[in-house]
Amino acid sequence: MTCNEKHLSVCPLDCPDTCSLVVDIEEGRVISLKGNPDHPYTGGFICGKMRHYPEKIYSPHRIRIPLRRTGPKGAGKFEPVSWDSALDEIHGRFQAIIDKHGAEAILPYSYSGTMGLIQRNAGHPFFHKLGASRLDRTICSSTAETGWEYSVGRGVSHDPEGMTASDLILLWGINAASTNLHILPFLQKARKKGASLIVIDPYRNRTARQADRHLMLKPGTDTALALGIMHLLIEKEWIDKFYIEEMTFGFESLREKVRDYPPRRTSEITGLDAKDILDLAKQYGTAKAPFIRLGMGMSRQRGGGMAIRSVACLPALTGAFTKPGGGITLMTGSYFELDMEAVQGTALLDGKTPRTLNMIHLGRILTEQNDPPVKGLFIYHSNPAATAPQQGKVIEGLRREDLFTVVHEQVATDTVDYADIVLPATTFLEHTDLYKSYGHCYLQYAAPAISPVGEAKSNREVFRLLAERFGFRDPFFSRSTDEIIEALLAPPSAFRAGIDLPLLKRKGFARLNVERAGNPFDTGFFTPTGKFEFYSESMKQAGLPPLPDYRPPTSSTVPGTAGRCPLVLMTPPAHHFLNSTFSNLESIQTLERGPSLWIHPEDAEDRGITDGDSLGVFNESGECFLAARVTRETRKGVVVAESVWWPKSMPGGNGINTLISDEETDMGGGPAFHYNPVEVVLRKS
Ligand SMILES: Nc1nc2c(c(=O)[nH]1)N[C@H]1C(S)=C(S)[C@@H](COP(=O)(O)OP(=O)(O)OC[C@H]3O[C@@H](n4cnc5c(=O)[nH]c(N)nc54)[C@H](O)[C@@H]3O)O[C@H]1N2
Ligand SMILES: Nc1nc2c(c(=O)[nH]1)N[C@H]1C(S)=C(S)[C@@H](COP(=O)(O)OP(=O)(O)OC[C@H]3O[C@@H](n4cnc5c(=O)[nH]c(N)nc54)[C@H](O)[C@@H]3O)O[C@H]1N2
Ligand SMILES: [Mo]
Repeated sequence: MTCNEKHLSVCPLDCPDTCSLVVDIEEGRVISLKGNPDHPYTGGFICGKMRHYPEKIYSPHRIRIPLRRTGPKGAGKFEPVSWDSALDEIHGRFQAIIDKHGAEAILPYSYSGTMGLIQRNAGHPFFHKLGASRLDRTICSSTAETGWEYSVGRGVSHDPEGMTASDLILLWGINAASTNLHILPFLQKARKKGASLIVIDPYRNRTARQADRHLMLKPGTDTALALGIMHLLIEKEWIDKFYIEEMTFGFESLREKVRDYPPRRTSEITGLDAKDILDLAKQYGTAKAPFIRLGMGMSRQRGGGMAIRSVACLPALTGAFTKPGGGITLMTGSYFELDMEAVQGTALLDGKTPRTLNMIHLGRILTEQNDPPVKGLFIYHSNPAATAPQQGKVIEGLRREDLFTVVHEQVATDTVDYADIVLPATTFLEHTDLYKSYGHCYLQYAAPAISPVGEAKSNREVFRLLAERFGFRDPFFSRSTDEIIEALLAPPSAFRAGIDLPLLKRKGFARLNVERAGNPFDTGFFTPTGKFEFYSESMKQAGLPPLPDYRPPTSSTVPGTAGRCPLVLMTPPAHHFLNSTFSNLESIQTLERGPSLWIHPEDAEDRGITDGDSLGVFNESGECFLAARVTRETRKGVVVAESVWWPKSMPGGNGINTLISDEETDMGGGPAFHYNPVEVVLRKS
């Protein structure tokens, strides 16, 4: 794959675009990254974030050697140690914890640093073999996926590339111009042919500014909006009766349900004009091939699973599923049909049934869990001190003197500051991996482009060495990267037919056999009835309302404080950050212009706030400090802090997740990052 000084690679970040990259290398150093022009989805361009990646590789924050803590927890004071002594210490400390408290007293914590299948899952087999507590990885997509499954069934979505043939595109709860940049060229193609773009989002983000129409609904009210649209679709007969009859389940009970959502009531709930709701329903109901790109935004609300499920009902009423260019996309990951057991090794549990702990409760787990308490924590490719809810509790837990914490990282994050042992991690340009995508249909492979910086080792290598220390002799731990990839690719799959490792090594990527504007649900849905389920018996059994059902958003505010926290805080991704990745780079910080809070002029005036003022933002969980950005680009009553800044680069040292509740959403166990009551005050100088 290397030609002259150029090398093909793949962006490992947690983003639906999973770009194919061309890496420029000079004398073993990465000079620049560019989008691969030969990749149909990447289309030769990349985001501003990844253009800055070389700065991350060689950043002064980069961890180059293993470290052992010398100062108090949180101080980030360390001394260098050798890999051998770092690994020996981890082995010794973990073994002592296991002897005294049992293996469940050890908890792995990992999430988003890399999407590469080998590195991302590298810890699973080791912790399974150990019998450690298992981590329920709910922080991002599990609410949305659960909601989707109840309506549509486990698995696939329409290929978003198909949207070029659409005449109406709805970006619903997705800030694509920041979080899914590479669908924009497909969208533009459709718009050139006359398609309209509607964005449904509580604030005027970068995507909304480009839309033909922006519907600025109240956060957490999408289910009501979907019910209101369905009311109109059915009343005005903008529906496909034949499709409903053949392919859906529960239409009659849905018809009854939506009677309660005439435009006036829907308008009261959502804060949208009744006329706008009518226009939206008409546009959707009369379009030839309406396409909905669902984002994660609405799923980060308490009723988030229900919202995803309810919006997904629209194409089932109109039959848009079948119309080339129409349809709906949440995620494409299921097309790849890989054998995840090949990387996760659940067989190594070998009859053990360790407890499972929900990652969004990390703070509670570390400060309250007692049966047994967590005494050993291994954090890799994740930065929970910045990204997990209830930051105050997370930090309180990480400060515990009796907790032995290992952090495997590339850069000196806040989480690293609390480690007992820090291990230096390779970047994607320094290790091998296989990549699927959750936003497109290309399988990709990348070999290292440069040698590891300093003494950095990959996730896989670290867990291989630890397995060796613990005397785990299962062949699982000694397989080569190629053997693992072959095993991932082993299950026969029509989508993957013709794609093998030699091809991936030669070309870097291969498109799955997915018809671009095809309907993945031609032969049915992957639900218990095999139909699209307006009514879901599984939901009923799970104690959830079986029909789309709107509940006003609530919050975890302790009784009595609701009145004191009248504003709703949303914390969607910042354009130049990838969760907390990049937030430490100076050039990127300049582009993001400091942690700020978008606040409506009327809310600002009520509090004597003017643009640029320094603000205290607080609720019962704590306080953080942000600069006021007074703007009509957010609704009255809704404040927005684009995220995630590193806590240590925030004034006062508290990050935005100080204010975020760790209460679970309605399904899937996820957090509500975009609905937290706060009050805002001018900071005294
Ligand atoms: N630049 C950038 N790109 C990223 C990331 C990043 O941090 N920065 N993160 C990556 C990751 S891990 C993920 S999971 C994805 C997430 O990316 P998206 O799928 O876009 O999800 P969010 O950004 O959480 O929210 C999208 C939009 O939903 C809106 N929203 C909030 N509440 C509601 C609601 O109740 N209803 C509606 N209709 N909209 C609502 C938010 O205001 C936001 O504009 O992005 C990935 N890409
Ligand atoms: N307030 C608020 N909080 C949020 C969100 C939000 O919208 N609002 N979004 C949430 C979402 S959607 C997600 S997915 C989570 C993500 O939260 P995290 O999992 O914490 O993801 P990142 O912040 O990107 O941090 C990943 C870290 O992994 C490191 N890393 C990268 N590659 C490797 C590797 O190969 N090996 C090792 N050992 N380390 C590596 C990077 O240097 C980086 O510091 O954040 C969530 N937190
Ligand atoms: Mo995410």
